[in-house]
Amino acid sequence: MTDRTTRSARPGPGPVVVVVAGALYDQGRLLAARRSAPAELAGRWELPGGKLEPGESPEEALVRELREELGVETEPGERIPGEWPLKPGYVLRVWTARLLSGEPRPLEDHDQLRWLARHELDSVDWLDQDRPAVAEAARLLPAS
Ligand code: 9L3
Ligand code: MG
Repeated sequence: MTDRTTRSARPGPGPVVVVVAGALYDQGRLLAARRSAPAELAGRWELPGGKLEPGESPEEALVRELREELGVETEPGERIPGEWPLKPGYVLRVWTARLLSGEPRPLEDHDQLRWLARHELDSVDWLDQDRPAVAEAARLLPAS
């Protein structure tokens, strides 16, 4: 465990690690990614993304993470209102993102991707921590 994680895991105010995730939309569907690691999260679905690195803005981190994990170039849009707790000391924040180029592929940390229309959102087993974020992201999808 890194110092940063240990520090953040202490109760009370202190630095929190921000995890950014992308709500990628295409043709009225939202991209869901199935995690392949770590073991305790493998098989569960999430909005793709990851931890901010030092000196990065959330938008920069999002663009980097989506490039690394999915092999696509994206443009961040609006922040989806809300902030959701992950493990102690970590919070999840979500931005919408627009595909600029490439077709998402599960290059890193995922083994499957699916584009889901609104009526299909319950068809995958989302990480508990992503469910409220997905509910917010779903509001931007057309009725289906
Ligand atoms: N996490 C949860 N939901 C998400 C993302 C992108 C990440 N949508 C959790 C899983 C890990 C931590 O945040 O515990 C760091 O994520 P990553 O860097 O392993 O993707
Ligand atoms: Mg990740």
